[in-house]
Amino acid sequence: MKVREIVELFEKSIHELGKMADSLNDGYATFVLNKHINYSNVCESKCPICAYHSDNGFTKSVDEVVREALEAVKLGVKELHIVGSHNPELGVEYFEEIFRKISEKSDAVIKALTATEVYYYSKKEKMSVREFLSRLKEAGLKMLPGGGAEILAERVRRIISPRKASAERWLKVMKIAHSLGIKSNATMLFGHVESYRDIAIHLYRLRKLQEKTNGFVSFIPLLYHPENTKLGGEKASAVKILKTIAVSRIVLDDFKGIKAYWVMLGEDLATLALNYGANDVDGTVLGEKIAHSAGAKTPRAMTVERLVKMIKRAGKIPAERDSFFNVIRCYE
Ligand code: V47
Repeated sequence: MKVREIVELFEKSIHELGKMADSLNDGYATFVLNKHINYSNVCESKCPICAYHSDNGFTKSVDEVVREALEAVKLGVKELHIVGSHNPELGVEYFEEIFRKISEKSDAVIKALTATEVYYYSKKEKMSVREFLSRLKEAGLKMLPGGGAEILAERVRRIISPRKASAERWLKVMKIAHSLGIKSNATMLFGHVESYRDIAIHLYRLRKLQEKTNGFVSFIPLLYHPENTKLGGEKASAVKILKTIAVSRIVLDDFKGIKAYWVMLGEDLATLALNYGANDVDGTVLGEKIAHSAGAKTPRAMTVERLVKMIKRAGKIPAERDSFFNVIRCYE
């Protein structure tokens, strides 16, 4: 599939795209019991799209992060999504200690550090990305989340995240992670200054890398929230959101999951998205802060009952999954 062909998909009607995308899924929609933990919001990059960084920000101690993680595990959480910022005071040993202490006491999957964080901290430590990731894998890191991808086209990155790792570098970090046996997700932040062609380039680059490594598990189209950001702007329309999700499913047909991330879409649109190519609603997402700093009005977390209800409303069969999209339990 060429970039031009992906752009042309957006010319189809929303109904046609929805039908095409939905036919690629199997009737199930999944979720995971997860918690987000942000270790810091002190950030050198200060991206214009982000409302989370702060000059008077916080940094949690190793023990605070570990305590938060283990408390969540006690409640049944099976995936710990640990991300933060580009903090000049932190380095490899901080993360090693966190991951080691958590994995000594629990089997929860540690999904931590976006590719841009990996690039930032490895550079700061004057280590290769391979060495940095190998050390963290040894300490218990199991998977990389998909954040920091924004739009993988330099024209857009120069506007929305000018000081962050380039598109090339984001992809390179993922390639190295996959070669080390560390699976990952991929995101795309859309609904700001990008064109359909930029989205097409983003999807094309992910598809190409997946053909080489098969290391991506799921894709998360993230709806841009403009509140409290330097870039500002308006939220994208529901039609654009659903078309983008449907095109993502069609182009990334060898990604196991396409997430309807309820935190950013809201419950109603996330439910609808399950008929437009999405086959997962992410999860309970205890502790989310990044979207809520930028004006998301969704709840702070979800119960399993509510997720199951949401999926049933969409006419799909709910199933709990693990981080790698293996089904654990169906709610038929
Ligand atoms: O990397 C920043 C984005 C991401 C805004 O891998 C914004 O399973 C909307 O990566 N409006 C963090 N989005 C979220 C993320 C994620 C979420 C859920 C699941 C997974 C996964 C990953 O949020 C950042 C950035 O791309 N972001 N600012 C904003 N104003």
